[in-house]
Amino acid sequence: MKKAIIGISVAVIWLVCVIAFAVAAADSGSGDHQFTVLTVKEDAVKDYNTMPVFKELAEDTGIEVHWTYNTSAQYSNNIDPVAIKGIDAIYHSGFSNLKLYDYGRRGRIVAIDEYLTSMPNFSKILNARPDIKEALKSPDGHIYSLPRVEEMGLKAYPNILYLNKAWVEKLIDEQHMPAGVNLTKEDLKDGLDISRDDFKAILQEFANRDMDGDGKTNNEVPLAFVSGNWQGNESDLIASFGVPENREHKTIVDGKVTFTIEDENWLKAVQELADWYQRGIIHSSAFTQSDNEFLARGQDGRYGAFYWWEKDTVIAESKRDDYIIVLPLKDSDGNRYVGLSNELEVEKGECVILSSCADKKGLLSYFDKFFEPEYSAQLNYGSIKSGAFLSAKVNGKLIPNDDHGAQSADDFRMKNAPYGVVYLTGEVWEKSVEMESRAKLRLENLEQYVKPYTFAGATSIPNLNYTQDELNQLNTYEISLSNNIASWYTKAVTGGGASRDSWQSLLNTNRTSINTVLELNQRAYDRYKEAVTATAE
Ligand SMILES: [Ca+2]
Repeated sequence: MKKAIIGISVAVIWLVCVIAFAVAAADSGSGDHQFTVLTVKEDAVKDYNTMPVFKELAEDTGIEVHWTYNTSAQYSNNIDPVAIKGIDAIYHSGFSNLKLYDYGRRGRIVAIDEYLTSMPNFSKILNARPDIKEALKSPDGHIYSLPRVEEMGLKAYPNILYLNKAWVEKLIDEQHMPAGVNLTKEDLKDGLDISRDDFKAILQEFANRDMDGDGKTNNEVPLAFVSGNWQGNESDLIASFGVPENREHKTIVDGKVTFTIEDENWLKAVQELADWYQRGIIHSSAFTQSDNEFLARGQDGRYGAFYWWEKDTVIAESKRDDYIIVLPLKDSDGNRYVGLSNELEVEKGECVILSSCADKKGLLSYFDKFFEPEYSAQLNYGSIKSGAFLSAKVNGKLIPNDDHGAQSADDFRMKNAPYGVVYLTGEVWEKSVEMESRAKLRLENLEQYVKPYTFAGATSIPNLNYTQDELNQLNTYEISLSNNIASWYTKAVTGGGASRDSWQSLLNTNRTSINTVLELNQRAYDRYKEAVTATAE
């Protein structure tokens, strides 16, 4: 019986293959402009081949592109995706600087800068934005990938602190407010001004008491975050000790690339976090959970406080009004500090064209359209025809449609938007596409409650360019260094504290790596500044 089933399966697979082959053959046979592009896509995302935006692109350009898929798990298992037969390009390639250059100099992917005459939109961007042009270059000066540019001014500040005001009210009502903390119910609104010490004392009450009133005192999470995540991490708690922290522990202060871990204040912050951990204010889950687990655990309103970009994704609607925004925590001298992330608004390796592509000009002229505002908007949020935007423009601008019935905005976008190569900048938001209301709200909150407290002189590290030798050196030192810092840090916070000696030994053991990475980053940053000012003049 088993054998018979296997026999049938083999026959079915064989048939499917023959049909698939026939379809592929028919595809590539009709017309001059036929391309197959591999994209990295999860199963939940709709088939690109049926998305209205791609049908519109095909009509507009006369170029037919057939999309094939890898899930991210399949894709990451392939160590040499450029070798996949029968594809002309890889969308969402995610290639690092080193990989782009490696494939580029060996002629396996196309130097896109040699086809700019077929790319009017991309050419215009490179001329208008020397910083983007500089960011996209490989060590040999060639551009081997098409970028994603989404400039909203959000990514540098990925943490806003929220506090459960309903629980604080309960402490006030039950006269359990910690001694010396003078808060009234009237104070409990967005922009709450509180010192780190008072905040800690309140969280300690959250840790000790049955705040949600279900009879258990162990299911409250006084302070939640996702350690080391790109958003909603603990960087700004550490920054409150007077150090411009981000998840890479690396930032620019007054033009100088620096590691925050070398700062005395960073050690003080780690020691204090270890104390919060021992007191049950921070739970071990903060260091082990994924962002999805963090979001799921917050829904029922058992977080006393948390870091995230907004509260809507973290807290279920019925509990959302319980939470208010807290200003960056004040230290004992009354100062506040916020660090800047290095999350880039220009992402480099979004799409690469394989050298085996028979009509490079044709395919690049197709991708060039992606940079136009209406296509960028649809790629980023979903097609106009599938309801991502209202059918009528207002003052020439596309207006996002926030109403997707029972479906959440996140869910709709996840299924309907291919993302990838887009160009959405300040000018586009001003003239062509209205920002989503939740993005606008994030921006307003950041402008009002976070950005004014940016650590003086601190800036993010931009997209830097390295020589081949520098790339190789970074490859050797940077990954091991960041692993060493991460494991020391987690052990210090969750394993009982950090002595000055153990901190010194972290710095001593990694001295060569720290100095090499700083020197290479600084050199590249100096070149970047020079290149950007030179071309801007
Ligand atoms: Ca409880």
